[in-house]
Amino acid sequence: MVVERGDPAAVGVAHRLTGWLRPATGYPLPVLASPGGEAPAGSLTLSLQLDETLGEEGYRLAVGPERVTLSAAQPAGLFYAAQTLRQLFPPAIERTSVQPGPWVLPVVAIMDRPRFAWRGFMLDVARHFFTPADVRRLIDYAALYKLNRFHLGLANDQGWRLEIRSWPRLAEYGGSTEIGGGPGGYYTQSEYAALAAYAAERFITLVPEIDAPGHTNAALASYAELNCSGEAPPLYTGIEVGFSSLCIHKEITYRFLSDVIGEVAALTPGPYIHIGGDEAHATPPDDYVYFMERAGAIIQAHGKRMVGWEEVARGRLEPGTLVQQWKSVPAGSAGIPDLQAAAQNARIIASPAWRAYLDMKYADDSPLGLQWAGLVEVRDAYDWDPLSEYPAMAEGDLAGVEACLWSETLRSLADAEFLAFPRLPGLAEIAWSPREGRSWGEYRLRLAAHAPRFNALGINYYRSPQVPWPAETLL
Ligand code: TNX
Repeated sequence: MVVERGDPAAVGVAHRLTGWLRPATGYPLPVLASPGGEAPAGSLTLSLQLDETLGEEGYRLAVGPERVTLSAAQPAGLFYAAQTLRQLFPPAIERTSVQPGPWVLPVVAIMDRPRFAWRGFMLDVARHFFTPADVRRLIDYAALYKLNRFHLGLANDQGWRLEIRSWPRLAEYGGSTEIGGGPGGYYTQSEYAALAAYAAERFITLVPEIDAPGHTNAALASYAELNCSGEAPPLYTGIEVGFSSLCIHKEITYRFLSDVIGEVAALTPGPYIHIGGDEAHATPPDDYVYFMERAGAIIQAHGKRMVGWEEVARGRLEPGTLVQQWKSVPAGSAGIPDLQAAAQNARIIASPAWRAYLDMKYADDSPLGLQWAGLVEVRDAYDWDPLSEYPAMAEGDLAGVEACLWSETLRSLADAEFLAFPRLPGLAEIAWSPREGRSWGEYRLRLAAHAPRFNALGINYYRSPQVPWPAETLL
């Protein structure tokens, strides 16, 4: 493997690629810096070059009889070229022990670049805790499908999952349980920073969410002074929503928020902090707007951009805020939040629950998942376009698409895999590929052909009856 001019970021991608190819091939695959000129026959070359048609994330991949060449204008593009190359090898490439091969690639010339800049996956670690190893695995899956945002729901009614040094009881006490009463858990600051770095090495921006002013029971239980009554409620291990609220007219609420946001901002390399803002049914409407405007200013003062669930558009938004749509149905109903957001020039992240919520059941008899937004079969998750879902919006109003995995019913990584697969690859394709040329009839065949890869990766996936899975993958 040869890296032209030895650019350090490109060398990093080359090491990642060799890490994927070595276990199954058993090849040593040394990474060498080339002095320039044409690479020797039989080599695989990564090269960064000026090419304005490729943008920040586009790439070219050429497989010829003599050599393989990956090129891009930026390191992220090289990383996506490497992910595509990985998928061109036979599925056994994903196994963790040496396989017989042969390691044949099709001859191709690919030029590829994404439609949307925001291609997200959300994991709720508050309802059920996921260990750093679980999260790394899910980051790997997101990277495999060229997603570039990993949104981590760190604080909710049932748990607070990040160490905050200025308010230590949040994690120590507020993180001590989860839905069903299990032991919960939290990330130390160094574990969290390591997750952010792990994501960044895969060109994924970690987006932390601290949900407020509702969904805050874990914080309210940890510090009595955050409650209007001055009394702390007990920890909560059920699945209801909409019953908790920070105390909007106590000044300590904003000291708390600023301390928390300050620590999270310092630990987070990416530019975004998600403030939640959903389902604040226990906060009076005027108080909600007052709170959100202060929260927006606090996030901005700590140098970050606010992201919020669509409800945040009820108040005035700082420029650059991103609004994540999840429940509003378009159809021009008066005052729908996506239009309010658009009016404020906020860009939208599309996560319509009836399409993009990975925690919805596939079918009535699905063993995991919820059903409040309906059943979401594999076709429902794939066969739509973000713009036709929101006729009032133009392409430029949309930042992108995010698939959300809430964890009320999830107790393990295998459970998370079952709900994410095979819907996640379809949502990732919607975020990356142009609308033209996509069709369910063709996609279901490609998805079926992908099953041996899920098997080789050890992914626990739903064998949807809508997909013609190869017989050997059903054993
Ligand atoms: C609604 S989606 C919620 C979450 C739940 C989810 C379950 C959103 C912004 N709020 O609190 O976990 O439904 O599907």
